[in-house]
Amino acid sequence: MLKNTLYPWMTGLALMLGLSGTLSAQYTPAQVQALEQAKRAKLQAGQNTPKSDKNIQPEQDCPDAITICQDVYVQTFSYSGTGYIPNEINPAISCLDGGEQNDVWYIFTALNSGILNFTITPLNPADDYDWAVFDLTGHSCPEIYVDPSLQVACNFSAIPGPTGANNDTTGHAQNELAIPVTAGHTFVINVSNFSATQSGYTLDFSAGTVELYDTIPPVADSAAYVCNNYGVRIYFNELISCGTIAADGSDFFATNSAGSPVAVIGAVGVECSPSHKYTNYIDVMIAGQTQNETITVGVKEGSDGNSIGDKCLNMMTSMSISALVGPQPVVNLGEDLKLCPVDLYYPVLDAGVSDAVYSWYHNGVSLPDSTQSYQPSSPGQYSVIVFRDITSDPCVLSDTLNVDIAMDYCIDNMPNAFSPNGDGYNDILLNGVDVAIVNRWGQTMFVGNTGWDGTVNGENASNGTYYAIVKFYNSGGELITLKYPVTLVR
Ligand SMILES: [Ca+2]
Ligand SMILES: [Ca+2]
Ligand SMILES: [Ca+2]
Ligand SMILES: [Ca+2]
Repeated sequence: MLKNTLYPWMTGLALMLGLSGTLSAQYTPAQVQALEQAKRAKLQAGQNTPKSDKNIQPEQDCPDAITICQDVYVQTFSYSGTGYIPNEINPAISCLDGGEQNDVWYIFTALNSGILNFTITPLNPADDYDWAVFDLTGHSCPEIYVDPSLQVACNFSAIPGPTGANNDTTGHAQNELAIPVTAGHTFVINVSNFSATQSGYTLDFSAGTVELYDTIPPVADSAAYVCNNYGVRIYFNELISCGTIAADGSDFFATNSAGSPVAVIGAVGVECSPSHKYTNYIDVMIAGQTQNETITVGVKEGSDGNSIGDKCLNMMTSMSISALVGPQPVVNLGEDLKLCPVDLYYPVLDAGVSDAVYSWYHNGVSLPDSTQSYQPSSPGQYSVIVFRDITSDPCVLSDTLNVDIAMDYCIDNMPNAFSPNGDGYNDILLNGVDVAIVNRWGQTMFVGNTGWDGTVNGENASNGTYYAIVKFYNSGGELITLKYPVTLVR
């Protein structure tokens, strides 16, 4: 009932008093008392908060507060509901006795010490807005709920129309004194619409002396060679808006010491993520260099239609910053190895990058070796992870190679005949291979890896067909027995 009857009454009152949206109304104590009673009743009945949380916006939660970048905000459509985080303000320790009410958050860090002076003016003069200011310096948003010392000013007056921290306090309980703030301190302002209407408001900071935001584009402070995003890491004097960084690197161009262009192949806002909109530094990725090279990076309009901008989207128009970039380290174990089980020989694997810490793995199991090269002794998957501490972001490089053993890889090369006649040519069969030689009746002629010389117990074996039996483990760890015929001809 209150919801239905209060607005016409308030609107009538506003008309009777000749209110405009910009003037503070003067109410008699009795009128103020009536307004306060109505507000308390409404609060108790829970009638002011829309039941539906349609049109929830991220800025309705303190962690995603709107960064103040202008003196006047004209909001033609009021916020509804309390955002994704509904209970950020504790009625028990804040003057906002309803907690969050159809609210939105603003944030700023004072650039100088000065006076914060603001007024919220509802576009409908009958609307009752409330607000609170919290000093978040050295604190996080969730602490607002538990730490009453963070609230520096607050107003929950039921008097409709303009309200703020604006010194217009004489006879106006809806206003507070303007707020002195210290340079470098970060504040959040909660703007709450108790009336739950959709008419909008203006939020005007222009009467204050504190600088809430800057109008100066970012400046590159320093640059360094980085390894993982191979190229140049650029540090800025203020936070960069992640949304202004084109992933293709087109916001930047680079030259070497001879002034020749160096291809920029990407850019990464290192601290950017779905939950982080700003970063202090950007990795500008460049084409691989083969020697030490001084790379100078400049800024331009990228494929995203802008250059690089700060939190208030002040865009850079120029930059020239250099770093000495080393040759690009590349770890490459080479092509997969396909080895023949006969005359089996494992090549040494070489990580290809020196002065690093190496971790070798066989089929995902760590190996004890920690040198640049590794001598495999069985088939399977070999990996190396190279940790190289040459830049402020030690690079982690890796490569993997498969070692496979199969007859397919050597069938054409298998010796299937030999002539042990002492002429020095083809006198030994399968030297260096673990092999057993049997005759047609299965009698063993030879076992070993030094090769068969065609004798048995010092006697020449006769010409004819024998069988070589070679056993080996394939890549799957399976023991394979291969038996194939060989011919002895003297
Ligand atoms: Ca919220
Ligand atoms: Ca109010
Ligand atoms: Ca700036
Ligand atoms: Ca851009």
